[in-house]
Amino acid sequence: MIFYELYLRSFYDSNEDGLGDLKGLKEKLDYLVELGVDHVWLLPIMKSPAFHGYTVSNFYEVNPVYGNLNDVKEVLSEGHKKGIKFVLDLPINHVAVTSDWFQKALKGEEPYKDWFVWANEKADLNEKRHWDDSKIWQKIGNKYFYGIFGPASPDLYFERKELWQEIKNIFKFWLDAGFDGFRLDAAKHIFDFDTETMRFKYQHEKNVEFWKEMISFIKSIKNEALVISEVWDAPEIVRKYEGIFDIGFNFPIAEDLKTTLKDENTQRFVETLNKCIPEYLPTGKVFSASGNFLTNHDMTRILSDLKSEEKVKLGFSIIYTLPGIPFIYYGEEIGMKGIPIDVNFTEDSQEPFHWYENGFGLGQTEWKGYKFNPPYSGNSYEEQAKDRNSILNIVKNLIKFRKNNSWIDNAKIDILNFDQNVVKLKVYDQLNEIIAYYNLKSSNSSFFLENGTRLLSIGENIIDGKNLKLAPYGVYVVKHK
Ligand code: ACG
Repeated sequence: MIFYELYLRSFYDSNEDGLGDLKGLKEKLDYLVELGVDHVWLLPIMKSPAFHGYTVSNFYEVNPVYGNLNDVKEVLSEGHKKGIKFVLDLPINHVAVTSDWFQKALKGEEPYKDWFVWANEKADLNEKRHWDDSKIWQKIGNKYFYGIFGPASPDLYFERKELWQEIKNIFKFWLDAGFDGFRLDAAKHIFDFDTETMRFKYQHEKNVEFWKEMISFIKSIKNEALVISEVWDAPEIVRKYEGIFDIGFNFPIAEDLKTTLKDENTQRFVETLNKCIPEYLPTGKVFSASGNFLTNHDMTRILSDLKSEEKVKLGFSIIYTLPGIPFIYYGEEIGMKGIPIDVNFTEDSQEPFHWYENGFGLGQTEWKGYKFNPPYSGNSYEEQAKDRNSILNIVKNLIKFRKNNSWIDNAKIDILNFDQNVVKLKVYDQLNEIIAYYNLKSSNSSFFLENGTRLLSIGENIIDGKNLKLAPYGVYVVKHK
């Protein structure tokens, strides 16, 4: 299973309005086939006033800038024919201020007014959320509503059981349209508020109860549907959700791996693997498969972060040789750059997919001017496709390697050895075994090479008898069994 996180607005424009759309995606499915991915995580496409789509104004309507429900059905069915499955991002923790539900609530209409949390005298109107300085109470007219993600997104109040049924109807609606599963946004936030104290407070047990019921409903409609959770937190918190979701994003590995690559520190890499991977193995404690990734739409793009194409290739090589399910964020495969202002203003890491060398042409989306990916910067599909050693061609090789070795999804790992420069890792299951060598340093490095057939070589690596001379940031993988 190889996932591609796709942002429709930035992908491919079929009607020359500058915005990517569903018909555009249909036209470009072959790009995904060429890349080799078999699963798409589609960022929200429901009606929304926001560019990112995470504030939904109607859960049963396609954002008209993207097309209509028929276009959804067509692209999904065409994709299915080409071997691609689609998982829809469904942010159900909150709605848009412009949604009917919230507008009716503002007028005091039943039941909607009770679907939101309104501040009373117990609330501290200056309370901040725990990860940054944003306030959790949002003013509208002379009232305050609870909105953990800011003034554009009133949180739904899930103590109201009828909401649970409403959410099931939404899941059913999109499964019936042909989706193969969901990425469950902000999964730890469904119950993150204590009405007794009127304070922010995660209630993981209640979240677990909620998701169990939703997932058993989803699976009762489509047994093979995939559910992926976004719980952006430390492993001990993720563990509280064990056994519920098919895949859980491994945020710790994304964060630690990037630090490791920046520091070029093998000791830290070993610690990262020990800390972040076993937790998520099928035999580990988390139980959902580890969703392995380097970046997503909330984060600084990988090339802007690591500032070296070779390190980016090494980062992807690590992701594609580790157990779990690899995810790639659109544009990373062509070396696009982007640095969001912060998690509240992320458009700079969601720039138009760069199809053409000069930045413009048929299908090119132009909803946002390029700030980080100007014309002729080398990070367009056109330029990357021509260069044998481009990030694009390396990623394609890695995907091919991974598809030929899909057993790695459920494999185990052992760190065999490491020195100042190189880490040697065994990845294995009952039938298969590979040895991977990663050079974390900017200099060549020699290592004793185990017997076996070469499966992968990234960088100008040289074999001299039993000696493997790894190129700077080079990767070499042999099949051992
Ligand atoms: C999702 C989407 C995001 C979306 C929303 C809201 C949720 O991916 O695009 O925003 O629909 C928190 C939430 C996540 C949320 C991100 C943006 N992502 O939990 O669900 O914010 C800490 C916190 C996390 C927090 C993270 C953010 O614990 O909860 O994520 O910081 O930086 C260690 C710690 C770990 C810590 C990290 C980082 O790993 O263990 O706990 O995480 O360090 O410090 C969209 C838009 C927004 C808009 C909103 C309505 O992008 O602009 O406001 O919609």
